[in-house]
Amino acid sequence: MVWAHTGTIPLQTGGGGIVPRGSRVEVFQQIYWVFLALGVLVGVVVIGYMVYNAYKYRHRDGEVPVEKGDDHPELGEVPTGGGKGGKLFLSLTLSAIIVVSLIGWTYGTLLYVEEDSPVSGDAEHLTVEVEGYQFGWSFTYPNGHETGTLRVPANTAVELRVTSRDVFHNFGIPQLNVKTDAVPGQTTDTWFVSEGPASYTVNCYELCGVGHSYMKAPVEVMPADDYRQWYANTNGTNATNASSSSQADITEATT
Ligand SMILES: [Cu+2]
Repeated sequence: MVWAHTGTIPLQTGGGGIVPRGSRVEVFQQIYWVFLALGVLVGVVVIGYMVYNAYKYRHRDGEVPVEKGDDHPELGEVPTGGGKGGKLFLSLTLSAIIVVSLIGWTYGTLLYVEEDSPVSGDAEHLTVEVEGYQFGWSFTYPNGHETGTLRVPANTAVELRVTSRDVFHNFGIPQLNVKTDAVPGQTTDTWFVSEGPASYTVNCYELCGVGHSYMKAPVEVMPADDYRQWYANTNGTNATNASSSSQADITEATT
């Protein structure tokens, strides 16, 4: 039985490599802090240097204005920055390094987050089929059980295979940083992990008709044991043998 060793998922949080690992919430949080820190740093340097120069070259009483001549800047003249453009070169290089590394880092991080299920290779996870319709969501479990409430075990990676029955919808759980298209005839994959126990709400993020704003569904993150018990008692509508060993269902659900 696979479930037995599904205590926690071997997800590294934070440290380790440069690219953050962990749940979507943790990854997006890290992106946020890195951008905030770099933005503040650049802002402090730029505004600080500007204020410094404004003060250094301020008007002083009794000062004679510079005559038009060698050193006086003309309108439309490109400043060399003095010292053969050294400062200009330095600031451009620094900006380029910051911007390029930020792009590379963010891209690597997003590649990880947008993977179908980063944990599918090395950990047990649950796969749920999600279908959007006017106006609601339907969740189908591996044993065929169909429900309007998304129940998942805590600390387990949940892979969602999202599609739509009619028009374009968009599946999202804001607190878990999950959002993906629900398009008829197409399946998009996304995933999330929640420490739970907790309750969330699924919303539709694609204007899809008059009932769009009512297109919600509850998400219940349950303790693993409670989930196992609940799942054992579900009857798959498509299951060939609904009364078959619940053990098999659980194993199926978690692989
Ligand atoms: Cu919708």
